[in-house]
Amino acid sequence: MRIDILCLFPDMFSSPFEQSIVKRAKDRGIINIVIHNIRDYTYDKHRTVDDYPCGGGPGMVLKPEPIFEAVEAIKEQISPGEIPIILLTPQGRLFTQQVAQELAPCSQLMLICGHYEGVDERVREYLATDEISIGDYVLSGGELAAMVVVDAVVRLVPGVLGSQMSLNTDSHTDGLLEYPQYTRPKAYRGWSVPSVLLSGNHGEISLWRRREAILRTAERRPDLLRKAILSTEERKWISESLSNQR
Ligand code: 6GU
Repeated sequence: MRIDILCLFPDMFSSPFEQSIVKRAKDRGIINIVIHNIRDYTYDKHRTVDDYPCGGGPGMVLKPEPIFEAVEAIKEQISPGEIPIILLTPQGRLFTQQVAQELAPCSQLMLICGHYEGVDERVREYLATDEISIGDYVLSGGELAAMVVVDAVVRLVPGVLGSQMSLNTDSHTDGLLEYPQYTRPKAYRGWSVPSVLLSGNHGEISLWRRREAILRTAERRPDLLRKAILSTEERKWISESLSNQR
């Protein structure tokens, strides 16, 4: 997968992409991340990327020309065909595990980081194919959002994680939060690991984990539980468990 990121602050990306899973995926040649400075696609002496909003008002707006030129220049370097051109903006669709799963099979992605008061509307309308927000809060720029998207997508690319197994039990993969995890020691400061996890009974362990995931989701994220796929027995079990607690 090749990921091109267009932004105003390329240095922000150096550390996050040089650690952990993303670094390993780069080193193994599974992903190639190319950072571009939008300012390199300006032609005036001051390398101007923004201008006053037409119609007046506060703040500045990113000009369309450098962004269009950057995207077009990058497209010349990569294999032809439709690729997602994603504008990172608080106005985009919400980024979720489902969106990460949707982007993971793509061979190429282009991410455009917005800034200031916004981006000229013509970028959304005639250049971007998608708009993504990472949550309902405002960041000063799209760079951090791009890092979040890249991290979540890259770990889903086949071959990036050691075992694909661990993906299936991740929080959110099946619409539930993950079950509680423990490692040794069996007792720490008097707090014991649940005995079922030490029983060696894999059927019992699976059942316990599934129920803990459902219970945890019900307690913390009832909004997710309503959408999750549960069996009739599980729905019955969780509604009984919740009513017994009260
Ligand atoms: Cl993608 N950009 C900015 N500037 N703020 C955000 C965001 C993106 N997602 C949530 N807040």
